Amino acid sequence: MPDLFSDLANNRESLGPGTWLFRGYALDVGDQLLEAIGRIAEVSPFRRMKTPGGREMSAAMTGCGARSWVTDRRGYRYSELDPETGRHWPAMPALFSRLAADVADRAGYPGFGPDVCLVNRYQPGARMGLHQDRDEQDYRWPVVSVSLGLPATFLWGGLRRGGSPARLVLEHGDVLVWGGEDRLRYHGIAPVPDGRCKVTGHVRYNLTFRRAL
Ligand code: MD6
Ligand code: FE
Repeated sequence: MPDLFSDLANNRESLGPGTWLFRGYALDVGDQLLEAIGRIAEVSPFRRMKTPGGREMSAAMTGCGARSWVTDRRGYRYSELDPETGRHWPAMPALFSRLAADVADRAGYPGFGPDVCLVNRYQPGARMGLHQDRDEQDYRWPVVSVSLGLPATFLWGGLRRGGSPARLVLEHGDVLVWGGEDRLRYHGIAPVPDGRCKVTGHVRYNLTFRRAL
């Protein structure tokens, strides 16, 4: 376990100086979030993107908002257009931006107005290697991450590559907010074990909200 302490009054657990885990925070809107993901994917379908090195990522992605994160042979970046459709990404649902702003506020980041929601879909065996989120312009804004569906082990490293990361299981409805001193910590997702979730079946989704510009 990481340096976890519970702030019971605020229903949150600390994972570092700038990071809070809100267990079950999105539970009561889980179904609405999943329906919205379905509508987003009708416009901008899930696809497995290629890293600059040419490897296909195991998690499938889509996104919504004014821009979303893409990767291809040219590198990582934010794009206003979905390269798959040539059109704008679907608009960010009001429920998404409200949820992200509310929880960011509770974590001590008032005024968060995300312009990106990256949607990741993990089937059993899919993973996300250790990485930093560093394609955004202003690291004063936090990242808000919402987990839905199958549980997965979150890998929580330090500010530098190397060392063995802490591990914690993120479950359906859990929300993680990180920023400040922790904004550039390495993190990833261990291969998602197979399981059966009542609402998503054999799938984990993750929403990450950022302010890219
Ligand atoms: C995931 N999450 O949970 C991958 N990045 O599927 C991330 O890469 C991530 O959860 C920045 C902040 C929170 C995250
Ligand atoms: Fe990330």
